[in-house]
Amino acid sequence: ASPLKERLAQLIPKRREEVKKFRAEHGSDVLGEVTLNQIYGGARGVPALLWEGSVLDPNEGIRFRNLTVKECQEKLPSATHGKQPLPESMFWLLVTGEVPTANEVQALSAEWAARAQLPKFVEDLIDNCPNTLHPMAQLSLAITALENDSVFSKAYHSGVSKADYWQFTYEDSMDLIAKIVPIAGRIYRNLYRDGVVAPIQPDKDYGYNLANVLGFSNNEEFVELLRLYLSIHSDHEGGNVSAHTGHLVGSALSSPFLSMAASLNGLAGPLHGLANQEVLDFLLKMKESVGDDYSDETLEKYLWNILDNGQIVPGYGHAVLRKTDPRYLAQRDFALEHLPEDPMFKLVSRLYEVVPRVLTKHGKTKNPFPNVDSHSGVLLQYYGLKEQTFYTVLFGISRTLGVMAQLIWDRALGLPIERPKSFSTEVLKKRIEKA
Ligand code: AMX
Repeated sequence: ASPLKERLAQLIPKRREEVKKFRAEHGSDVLGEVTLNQIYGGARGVPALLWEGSVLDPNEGIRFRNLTVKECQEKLPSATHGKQPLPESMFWLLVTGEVPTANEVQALSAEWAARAQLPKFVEDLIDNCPNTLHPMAQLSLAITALENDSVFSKAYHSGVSKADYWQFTYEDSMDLIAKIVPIAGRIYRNLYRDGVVAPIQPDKDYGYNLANVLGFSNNEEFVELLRLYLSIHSDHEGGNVSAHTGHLVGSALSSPFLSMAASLNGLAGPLHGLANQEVLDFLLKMKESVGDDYSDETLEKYLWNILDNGQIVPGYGHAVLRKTDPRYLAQRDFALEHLPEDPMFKLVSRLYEVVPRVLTKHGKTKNPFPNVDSHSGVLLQYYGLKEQTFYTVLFGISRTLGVMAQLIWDRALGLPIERPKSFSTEVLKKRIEKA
């Protein structure tokens, strides 16, 4: 039996009742209005989605089930000799809203390790990808292919009751979270190493096993970094492209595998999850150009060149955040503790002082401060994971935790197919004239 599934089975009936009552009492209450600019402007700020796992405050940053990043670091169980939250504990928190015990976390580690075996044809599929195919495209292909064993799809077609959909979503979600690790390992080892992937260790935690399939588990500091990384990238409320896409595709009752593959395809865009790859490209080019000269004058000149060319500064700005991302700060703290003298970290640190000033003067972006993607690359490259085209895959593994946690609730609450209303410019003009 799965302790998490048992806990969910207790929580779901209560939550269903709570939501039913809430809707019966307030179903017609108005939460906001929509302007024409929001329709043309990416629906920014339109209150339109349910997302239980986390809520984003523009100034404070993310809260996972009401806990800040710092509170998660303090309260969620960590590894025996570690201090970062275990991604297992973050998943438990996202799904249940509760801080798990060490035993509950251990049960999740064991369950994920036990489910990690890949179908042979999925291994062959990855092995047959040309090495020019971006790791995110390979990841998405492999996750789509896991559909072959979807218990949700089978249950749906065999006609199970809607009230039980969540159970099959749960089973697929757990398989997906487990199998994405050896999939990522295989992609990495095929593209950048000898193609040999270490087996999943049944008695080790998720972060360790990820480090192990990549070939880095002998460095405990790196394993801790991965645990932190996997925890803080997991969820960023529901409106961002990857979260919203997973939720949207799942609403058509596509399986968790098909929903997550779609989510990953969105994460692979340069304005979203690919930004971590773009940031390292940007830093390496900058380093090559400025050498050891990190003076204000040199850095500013370099940045203005980029902006004057009409390009963006990757890793800065955000659609919702208006202050420095606390996930950036958690990574900065990690760097200050473990690699304070690293020249690339020093460059990132200097940019933290210089970029906000330049972007503010440039006057376009609503948020001149760094986001999560601004920092992760330098940490990974310090420990030898230097292939930046792989970075978004790590983001994708983490984001799977948040998207799956919500998908389980989507089916538990019986949410319907998503279908917002759209208009053509002509119809909008007519409606505005009438108003
Ligand atoms: N550098 C230069 N210009 C920027 C900028 C940056 N880092 N961030 C925003 N701008 C520009 C926008 O391109 C836009 O210009 P336009 O009016 O000519 O179209 C203007 O400032 C206003 O944009 P905004 O309202 O502040 O941002 P947004 O909500 O439209 O977009 C985001 C948000 C993240 C896509 C944008 O800030 C950006 O492109 N940042 C760099 C890429 C990045 O770091 N993405 C990762 C975000 C986190 C994540 O999802 N993983």
